[in-house]
Amino acid sequence: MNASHEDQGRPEPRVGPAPAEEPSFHPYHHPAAGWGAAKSVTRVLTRERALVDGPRAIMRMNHENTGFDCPGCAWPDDTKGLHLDICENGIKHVTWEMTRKRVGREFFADHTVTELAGWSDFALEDQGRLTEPMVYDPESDHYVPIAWHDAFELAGRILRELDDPNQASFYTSGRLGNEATFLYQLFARELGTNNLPDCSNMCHEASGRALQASLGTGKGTVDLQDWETTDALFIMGVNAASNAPRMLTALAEAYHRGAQIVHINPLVEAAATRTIVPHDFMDMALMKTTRTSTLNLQPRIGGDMALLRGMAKAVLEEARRDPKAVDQEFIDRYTAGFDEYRAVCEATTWEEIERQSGLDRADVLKAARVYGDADRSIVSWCLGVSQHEHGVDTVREIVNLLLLRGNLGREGAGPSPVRGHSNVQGNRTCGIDHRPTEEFLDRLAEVCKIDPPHEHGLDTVATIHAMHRGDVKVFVGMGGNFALAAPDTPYTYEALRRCELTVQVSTKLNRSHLVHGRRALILPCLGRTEKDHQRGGVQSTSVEDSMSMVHLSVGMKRPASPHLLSEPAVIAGLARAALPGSDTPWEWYVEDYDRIRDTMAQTLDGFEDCNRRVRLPLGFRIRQPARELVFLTPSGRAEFSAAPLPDVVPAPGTLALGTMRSHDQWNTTIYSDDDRYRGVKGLRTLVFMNEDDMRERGVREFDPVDITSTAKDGSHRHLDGYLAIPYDIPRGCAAGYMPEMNVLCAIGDYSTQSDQPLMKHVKVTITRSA
Ligand SMILES: Nc1nc2c(c(=O)[nH]1)N[C@H]1C(S)=C(S)[C@@H](COP(=O)(O)OP(=O)(O)OC[C@H]3O[C@@H](n4cnc5c(=O)[nH]c(N)nc54)[C@H](O)[C@@H]3O)O[C@H]1N2
Ligand SMILES: Nc1nc2c(c(=O)[nH]1)N[C@H]1C(S)=C(S)[C@@H](COP(=O)(O)OP(=O)(O)OC[C@H]3O[C@@H](n4cnc5c(=O)[nH]c(N)nc54)[C@H](O)[C@@H]3O)O[C@H]1N2
Ligand SMILES: [Mo]
Repeated sequence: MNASHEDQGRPEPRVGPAPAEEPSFHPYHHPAAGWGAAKSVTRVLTRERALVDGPRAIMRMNHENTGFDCPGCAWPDDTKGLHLDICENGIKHVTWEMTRKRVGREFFADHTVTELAGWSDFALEDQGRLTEPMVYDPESDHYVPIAWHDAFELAGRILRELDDPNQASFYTSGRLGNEATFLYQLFARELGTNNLPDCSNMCHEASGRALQASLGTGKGTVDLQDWETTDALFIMGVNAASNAPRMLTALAEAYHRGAQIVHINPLVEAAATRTIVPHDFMDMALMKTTRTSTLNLQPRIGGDMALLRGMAKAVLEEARRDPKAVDQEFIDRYTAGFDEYRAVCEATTWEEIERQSGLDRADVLKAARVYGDADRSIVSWCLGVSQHEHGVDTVREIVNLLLLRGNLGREGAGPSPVRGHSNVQGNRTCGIDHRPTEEFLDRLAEVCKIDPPHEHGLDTVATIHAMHRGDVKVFVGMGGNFALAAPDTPYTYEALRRCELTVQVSTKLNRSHLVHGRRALILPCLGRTEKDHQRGGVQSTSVEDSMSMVHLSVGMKRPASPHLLSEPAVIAGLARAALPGSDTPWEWYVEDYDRIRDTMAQTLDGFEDCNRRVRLPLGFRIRQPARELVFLTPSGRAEFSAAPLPDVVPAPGTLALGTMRSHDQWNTTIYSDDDRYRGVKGLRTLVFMNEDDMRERGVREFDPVDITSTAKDGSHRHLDGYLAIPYDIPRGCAAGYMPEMNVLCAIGDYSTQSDQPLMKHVKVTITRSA
């Protein structure tokens, strides 16, 4: 299989393990979670040789203050406290970190970087945990050991010698705890740059910007209790059974209560069918399934905004007959821009709504009826909504719809984005933002006695461009796997290779260590499950979940190697070396993270008294003004938006391709080549297509096809020899897996609204391979 950019047909190593000789596809008809999940967990525990530690650790996960936060996803913990609320993928994720396998200096002595570059991504991570700092030696093409002090000194010297601090860029992947996050942004800003790209730039940037514009807060307003009391749940663009599996419990509970559950997704994912609640032992024993859906709608890729507009139009039409269909009192009292919005809804024709959404008017009306009949509604969404050109407009349309019936600021109602990484929301709260507000910078300057830069910094896409041009010379990756997660793989590789220095702070070997700058450091750190000993004793870190709850996470496992440092210690080491004269007490902070939290309490909104509050049994919830109907918008009201519907219908002969995760992967970490809930075994290099689209192209099941994307600038990118799988997906749509398909995502194709790469709407043609 070949991946290439224009004529640059360089073969790429595989991402997954080894595709089966005979891959298989049988549509999945079993409930989500339940025994299939239990079996899969056992397999992973065995492979990682964690059969003893694994189960013990899992019992400590997500428990009130005594355990560590599951690094699997950002779904909140049960508000009722102790509860074995764990999931298959969380367990896979934890055991992946706790593996007994190690990558030591002998490993690096045995393999050149060129050799490793030919390994699959699965094989790289499968070697186990990194154990000591390493530096790239160009003479021998090996990574060789380096003392921590020398590693810091090397990075510090290169940072000190830059002509301009904006020649460095500091990436964060959303797993970093709040305390390390705070130190990291302080380091970058004291150095003099706001170049703080993060995974959020590829993830929920659109949601943050939309909610900020509409409600004056970048976050959702609901919590789990709201999920437990709502009448109607609208679940949009998320594969919850794989990516937020603990949501299944909430869906099953909602169903039992008689709530309506509407899934909006081009694919009918496993969470839109039924589940066996994994922590309900009676259900498990009796194989008792619960439905998790009352209505499934399959819009075309990108068709959500048209569907939402149609629902709003129907509600407004109903209001002419029955004024109570809208909450006029709420609208008058709390919102601005209603008349323009009503006008734009009226002006949008049903024909346009049907064409753009790909749904019949009757189906749109079904969803509208559910919404109109519910006293309280929650709309929840993830990447299927955000990773689009018009992601911001679509999230704003979600808010528009909610405002119509006053679904905000009361129990059981509101917007509820499902965040990705376990602390991606906390990262933003604690200062990872390439566009910081003036108020934040002023507070930081006052409390930390630094002079932060005010000009906005670079996000992910802009950082890649700047590295390519040579404007950014130092790239620091605080976790994550930038090389593989970012769009336009060959372009991103070239950008990283042009750097003077790349530094990767990681737990496992990955592609970003092999696609490196002229000089390169691998700095291995503690994982979240591990005990973090500092001078002041065992340390804890705090994290924030999707619903703004902040709580402590305490690791309890012996570290994978005695040479690992915690993330705050690595940041402090880098900072001291780069800023030798700094008045910031870096070393003092690392001795006791309470000191970092004290500074955070003075600097960050909502963190007042956080050292005490974070130790309360369930932690604390960050104040959400919009929840209290306080809107920090220019008008002081919730703002309706009135954007025109975008044209998302693929041109004749082309398809809209969405890139997504399989069940057995965590972003760039691949556990196997299977995608259980979609019925696929032993194959990742596939493309799901509508049967009619296949027939039209003379393509049958498992036929190899060539995929060509066309970028906004007209350039083409290719993936050849992918196998076609007939799937229940609307015509004109196709889907396949990231990160393999990132090759097809052009670097210039990002949303003008959010700057997010367009990972769910790649324009492609698909033909049978010659
Ligand atoms: N196990 C596991 N858990 C994870 C992750 C993981 O990789 N593995 N990743 C974490 C991260 S960082 C994130 S951001 C989340 C991601 O969670 P998801 O958003 O579920 O991620 P994807 O796999 O990209 O799936 C996108 C979903 O959107 C649907 N979709 C695609 N296009 C459209 C569209 O136009 N409209 C609608 N309505 N739906 C569409 C797809 O069919 C699919 O169900 O999960 C987090 N949790
Ligand atoms: N085409 C396409 N591309 C996408 C997406 C898509 O849907 N389609 N989704 C995007 C999204 S939503 C996201 S969030 C990004 C994800 O992008 P990233 O966050 O950059 O990628 P991950 O795969 O989550 O990072 C995995 C690596 O993190 C390191 N790691 C794990 N635990 C720790 C830890 O505790 N500390 C440290 N320091 N390192 C650790 C390990 O070395 C591991 O190899 O990808 C984006 N890319
Ligand atoms: Mo994400």
